[in-house]
Amino acid sequence: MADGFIPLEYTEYTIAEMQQRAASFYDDVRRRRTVRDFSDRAVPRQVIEQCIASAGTAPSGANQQPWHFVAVSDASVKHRIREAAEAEERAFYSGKASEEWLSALEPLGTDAQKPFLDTAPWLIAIFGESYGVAEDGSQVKHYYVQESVGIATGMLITALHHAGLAALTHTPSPMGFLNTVLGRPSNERPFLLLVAGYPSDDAQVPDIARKPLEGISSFV
Ligand code: IYR
Repeated sequence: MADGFIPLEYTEYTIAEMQQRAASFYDDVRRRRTVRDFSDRAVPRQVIEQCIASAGTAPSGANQQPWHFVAVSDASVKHRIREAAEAEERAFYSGKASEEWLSALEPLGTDAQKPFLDTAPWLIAIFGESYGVAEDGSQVKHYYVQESVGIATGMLITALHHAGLAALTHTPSPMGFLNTVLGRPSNERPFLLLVAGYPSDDAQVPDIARKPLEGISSFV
């Protein structure tokens, strides 16, 4: 065997099993909705840890795993994030965003108020490492950082849903305040803020639909 290689651990399923697994996975993930009304009920840290571990199995450019996840449950840190995010959102909704952008957001009913940043038990700030830092302090080039962190984030969202939690992909823009509030180094760029927890009892979601398979794919 070539040096540095090990045998693949692989489980093969029958075609029938495969069809059944593909269908039941779809049946689960199609129920995922982006939620903005969160309960303050606690969610065990261990569940969040496990979901982040799942995200960390994502493929990445040159296997550099250029991501860092900061899971925040501390109320005062969450509040500082809320204050900073709402300041950016006020600027966004009252001037920075184009009319076209605001009208695209209209069906979602969003505004500059982000109470869920206090309410939800967990905020997960996801950072992409623009470059690595070697032991001697020199910079290590990273490849496909956005793609890699995007894939890991998708896996985290799916893992949270699979565990039975609701999540929101939140993108206050710009998000540089996350480095300051969370004390992250300058080689890490905030990618997304994920809000996770139980939905509130009266949570509502916009009545919007997904494109059909024919609308998102072609087979040749
Ligand atoms: N970051 C803002 C605006 C916003 C932008 C997009 I694109 C969305 O899909 C949803 C919201 C906010 O969180 O309100």
